[in-house]
Amino acid sequence: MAQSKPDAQRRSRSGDAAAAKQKQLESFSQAPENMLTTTQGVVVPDNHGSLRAGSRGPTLLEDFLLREKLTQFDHERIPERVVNARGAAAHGYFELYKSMSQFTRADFLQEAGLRTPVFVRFSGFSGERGSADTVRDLRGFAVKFYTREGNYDLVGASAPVFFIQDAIKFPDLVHALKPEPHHGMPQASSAHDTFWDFVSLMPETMHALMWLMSDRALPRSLRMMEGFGVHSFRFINAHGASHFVKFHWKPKLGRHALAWDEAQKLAGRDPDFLRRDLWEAIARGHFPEWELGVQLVEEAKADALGIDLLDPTKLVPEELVPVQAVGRLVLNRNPDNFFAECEQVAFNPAHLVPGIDFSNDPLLQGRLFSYLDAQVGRLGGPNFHELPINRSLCPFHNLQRDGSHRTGVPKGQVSYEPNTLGTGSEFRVDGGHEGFQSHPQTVESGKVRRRSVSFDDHFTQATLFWNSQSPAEKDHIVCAFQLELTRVETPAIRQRVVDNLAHVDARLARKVGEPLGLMPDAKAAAGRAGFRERRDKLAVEASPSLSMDNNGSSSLATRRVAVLVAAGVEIGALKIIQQALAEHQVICKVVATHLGVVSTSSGQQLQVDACFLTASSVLFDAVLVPGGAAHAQALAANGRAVNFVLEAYRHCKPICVIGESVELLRAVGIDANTASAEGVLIAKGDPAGRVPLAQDFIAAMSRHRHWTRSRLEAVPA
Ligand code: HDD
Repeated sequence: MAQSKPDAQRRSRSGDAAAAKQKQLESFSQAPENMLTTTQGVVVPDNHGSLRAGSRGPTLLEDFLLREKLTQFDHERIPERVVNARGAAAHGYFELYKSMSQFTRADFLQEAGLRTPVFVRFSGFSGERGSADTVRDLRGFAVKFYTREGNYDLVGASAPVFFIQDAIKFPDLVHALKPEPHHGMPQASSAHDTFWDFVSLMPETMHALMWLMSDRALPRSLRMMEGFGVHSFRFINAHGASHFVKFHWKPKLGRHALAWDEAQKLAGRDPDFLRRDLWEAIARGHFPEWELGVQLVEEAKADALGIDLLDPTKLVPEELVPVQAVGRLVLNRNPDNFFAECEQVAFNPAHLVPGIDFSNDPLLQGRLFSYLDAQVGRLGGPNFHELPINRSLCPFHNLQRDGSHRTGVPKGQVSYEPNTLGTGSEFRVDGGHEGFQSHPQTVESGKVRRRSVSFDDHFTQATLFWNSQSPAEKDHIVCAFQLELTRVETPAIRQRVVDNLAHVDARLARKVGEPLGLMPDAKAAAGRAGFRERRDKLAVEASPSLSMDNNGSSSLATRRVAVLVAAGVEIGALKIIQQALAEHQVICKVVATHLGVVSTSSGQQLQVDACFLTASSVLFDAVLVPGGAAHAQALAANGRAVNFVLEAYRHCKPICVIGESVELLRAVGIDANTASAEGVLIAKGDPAGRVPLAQDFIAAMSRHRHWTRSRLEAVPA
């Protein structure tokens, strides 16, 4: 995808916008001080003792210093978001590659090279604010663009489809997914009765369920996660012509997943794994990047697609309508304060700018009500737009007034329109063509509480998704269904899910049913209320872009390699491999039994970065074990080192062992000469083999995980 050359002048104007947002935020920021005052500015003389009647007497009510401090503390928490409660965010910019003026008059999409400041929040859909990052979930991907014509929010997700077709079912979906109301369990998990009870009775959920049970729900990093606007929106150009548009965020580092077992272990080892990864990458200067892509469909050609663009449980295969890259998103600054920015940021799909409009998608239409309503409750009133993170960069003027926590001080006598008293001359907003214009779509129909029959096909795209997965990805989907359903206690619910799956793919249903002792019954599913017979004919039978194995990038940048060492390690080959990895921006960490240093075979001191007590294999993407007889012997005799390698093997990670360290593989029962050792590299200690070895290791790492490794069940990790 070629990038248009931005001209210098526009670049500097763009730079100004990012700087302007930062300046705006900084005007509210507070640096640490070596002095304490009350919130009224009175100096606090002593922050260790409350005021009391005598040193052993009761505390006095008049102690306003104590009361103010405790009151503020008692109210530190605000209600968490009802969904997408756990999130992490960063600042950055969006840079346009090419003008989109042919399709939209949106100001930030006009001039190639223009940079618009953004704030992006990633979130888990199901878990509470303190839940673990790596749970199986479809994640939120919300982008606030501070454009010159006001804030535009693209409040999307890590899947291009949603569970339900109509917003009226959203509270039911969320109630079914969240911890069950009688005992408040389980946390951040769909593996329980109420969720599967609901979805098994609502076949429209089937396509999104396939995404949820797939590797898409276990991203290795937020920086390696695709994003989607989900709904069809409209681009409106200066002449009022409308195109349907679907938005895509394509990560520059490609799309990669964790192994399911790895994700579960990570939830204990480091519940902040994804947010830490994002924070550290930005802090290190490895700025995460995505391309914004659009699929455009002329309104007049929409019907010919054979996919109802208003149905949020359907995607448009990229093979039918290509995704064109229009710009890039770069996240280059961590927030200064988690609460002020990540918690108080308020997204809303109704935050639109001229040139972009809604479609009639009934899920989107409901969202247009829900977000503002949610923010008013969560942020304590209607004035959350005045919070620094939510402020638009361009000035806003209106006659809305008052309410809790108002900070602006509007001057003058006038808070109505039309008027003549405001500025001394007549002021009247007369419906001119400036500003936001709704697309004048003709709507003529009786009122109905009924979905379009074109929404009735609930299975064709679930089958498309299944057909598009690699064999390993299919195995993972089968395992995920099996695991979730074994946690479901009500047999009839398990049976309903397996019956429904028979309408996606007969083999999938059979495989899922096997360990549950269930045979799929497609007829039973078809006989249930809510089931629709309709199956549309799609112009493609598989869509390769839906597979993560077809991941879109072979970059190794920021992947983490654990180098296991013990005293007597031979570092000649290690140095060469480390250098080759560094050229690919791979991060190597030396792991040993203790912190400090380890003596090498040549008597040098090797600095240790982490020890086995905290550095588990799940925190790394690959393992490298250098040679050296004493070192190899010590590692092979160390249970933690052995477990480290076993676990990495089980999670299908590249493993490279040199010279005598092959002992370690033997100790864990890995036979390097079989197909079960794909991605396991062994080298003799001699110098001639080192450079090709480095290249092989890099090639193995670019595959990310070797999912095809067989006999994993035999691994006791
Ligand atoms: Fe939603 C939050 C994404 C359907 C109602 N949603 C929320 C967030 C994201 C999404 C990313 C977190 C924003 C942030 O980081 O602060 N939601 C989606 C997507 C949907 C979707 C991609 C389907 C395509 N949502 C949806 C429906 C409704 C809501 C149908 C209600 C009718 N969503 C909310 C909410 C939240 C929210 C209750 C929780 C707190 C908040 O908004 O600020 O209003």
